[in-house]
Amino acid sequence: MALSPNDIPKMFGDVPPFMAVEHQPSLAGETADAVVVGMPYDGIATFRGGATRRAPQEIRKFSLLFGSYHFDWDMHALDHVRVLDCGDVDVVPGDTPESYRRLETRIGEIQGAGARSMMMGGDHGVTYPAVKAVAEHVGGPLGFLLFDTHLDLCESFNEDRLTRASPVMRICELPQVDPKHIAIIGPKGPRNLPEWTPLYKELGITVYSDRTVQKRGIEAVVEEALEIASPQGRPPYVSVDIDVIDPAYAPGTNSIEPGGFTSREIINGVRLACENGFAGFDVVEVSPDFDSNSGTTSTLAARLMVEAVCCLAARKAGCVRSWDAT
Ligand SMILES: [Mn+2]
Repeated sequence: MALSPNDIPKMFGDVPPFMAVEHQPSLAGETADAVVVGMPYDGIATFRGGATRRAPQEIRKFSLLFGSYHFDWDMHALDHVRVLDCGDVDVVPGDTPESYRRLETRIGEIQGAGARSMMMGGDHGVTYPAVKAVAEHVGGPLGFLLFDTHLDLCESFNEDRLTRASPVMRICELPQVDPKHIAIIGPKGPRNLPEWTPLYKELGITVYSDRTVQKRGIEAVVEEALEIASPQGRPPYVSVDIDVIDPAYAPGTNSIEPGGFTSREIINGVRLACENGFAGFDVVEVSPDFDSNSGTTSTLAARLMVEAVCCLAARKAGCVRSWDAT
């Protein structure tokens, strides 16, 4: 008997779990250190399109390259932390507010399990509802540490206030997030809007340009940014827009921008950004349709997720920065 379309596995819901950890769609009664969630949603693409909605399934696929033992850390990461994959948010294509509402509900469930959310976008718009849900759970001041080529400070785009060009502006409006505890690492180039430069200064956001990273090195910059984004010593929400990395290393994204970080720099950057833990973590803007045939960008995104897991594990295992000794 043929399956009806309602019975076949969902393209954006039923996929191999990240790193083959336990797939646990229902988080009721569960406790975990981190829960991976896919947010296969993209709204308007302001340049060349490209389906970031396919990113979660591709990142999961390439995450299967990676095992629990990590040479750099000399640690079996999954021996120290319980990580679940709750699958993808059941998004409503074309309905941004409803899709974001569903994501917020999911992040709330993850927080209810005592876990940190580790989200695979989706375009960068999805970071706003994720940070909002985390901030509401945390209650107190929350910092935000972002790796991005762009400042993403649009008030709106075509009257839409929830686009991929606006997440930082929306996050600045959250009552729990003081822009003075927002640090953005990596902005560069001629695709940032002129009004964003005076605006970030007026808001009190700290920006470390790509040039600053070149001069000072990624490690010194992230260490300083982490202090800014850690009010009262609380770990920040950490977001990685994959377009901060040079397209030579990460071609699979919409707004490619020549120049930028190497894979090694962003790996070290994420390790340092997450070394005190994190309130939430995401990797966004991966667009598998523009990736190389080898899955370079999706693999790097998966690797950054693994590094964030290792940061949580290393704190429990007592080997923070063991990667610096190998
Ligand atoms: Mn960007």
